[in-house]
Amino acid sequence: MSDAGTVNEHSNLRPEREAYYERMAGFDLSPLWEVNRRLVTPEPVIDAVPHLWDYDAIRSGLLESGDLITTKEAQRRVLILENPGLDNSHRIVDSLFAGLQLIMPGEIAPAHRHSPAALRFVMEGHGAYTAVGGERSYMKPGDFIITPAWAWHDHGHDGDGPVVWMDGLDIPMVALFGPLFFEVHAEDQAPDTVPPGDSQARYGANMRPVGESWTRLESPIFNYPYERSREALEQLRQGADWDKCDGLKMQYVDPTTGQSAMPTISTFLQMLPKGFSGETWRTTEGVVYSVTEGSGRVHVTKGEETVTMNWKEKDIFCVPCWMPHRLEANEDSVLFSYSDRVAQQKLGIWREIKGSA
Ligand code: GTQ
Repeated sequence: MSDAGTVNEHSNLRPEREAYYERMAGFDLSPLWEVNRRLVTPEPVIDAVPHLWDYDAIRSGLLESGDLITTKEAQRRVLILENPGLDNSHRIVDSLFAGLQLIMPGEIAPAHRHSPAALRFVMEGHGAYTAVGGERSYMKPGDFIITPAWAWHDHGHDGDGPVVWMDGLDIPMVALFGPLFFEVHAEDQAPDTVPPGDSQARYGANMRPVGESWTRLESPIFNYPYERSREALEQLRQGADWDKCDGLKMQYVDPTTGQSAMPTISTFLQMLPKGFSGETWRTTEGVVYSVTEGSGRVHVTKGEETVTMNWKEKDIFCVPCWMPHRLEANEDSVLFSYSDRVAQQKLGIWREIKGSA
């Protein structure tokens, strides 16, 4: 109980206090004054480390899983990205899960639903679809797709060759609060109730149906095609009002609110021009980056140590809470990222410092 640096350390009442603590422990009580500085630290104390997964190095291992287990057996054929500082707790940063999911031609990842929400960011391949809430959406590299909390979803593949996407889920957040629920659908595929493209037509054309209201917490658009997001970045670069830390960074939004497309996870797409050398940014959100185009470096400082990670197309890297980092690009580059920013903002705990403050 009496750790170095606690108020108890130098007291001549120490034996009495220790005896008291022991008695109180018998009532499941403990003295705040002994643990305060570890409980509420002056600055974040983070076990997660900055880390990069080299896609070229892990791709063949991921494809190997296709010969070892079917989607039917696995439900989801996913390799989890484990943060090396978080003891195999299935987290890439404190509050977020990341995985790489593989689906082969003709396979179906059977329908289920769960209370955690998911995002997909397509890494490679064509012809796979995800069906969300009765609507199929075909996935292309760079597409960002939402699976809302508790929505039925299954994945399938009508094309050729492997399809891989990155899964981002808020499982650790939901687990912290407790309400993890999971249910398997009676059928492999939930019924198609709306034609593909329905949600895009309703809410993705800068219009909305008259007389229809949207009250759910996530965006009614569940597929944000890369083609359109990329085009927006290309157009905006003409204006060249680059942010000194982020380059040109856009957030995916729910068109009915202008707020984060998902209620618990913020999602972004950013462009860094060739030769970009960003200023340092530090934020309380844990961030997962997926490199869509280009190559470059990120320098991340954890405590006394700064690590440099070289990234290229399809690599995934994470920057945990409050670690100063800066981005550099060798060539025109595009990064997708997701973080717990929106959740922290809703709780009133999000902060950032941009530039060398
Ligand atoms: O595709 O439904 O990476 O349920 C982890 C849990 C993916 C999915 C994951 C899941 C899914």
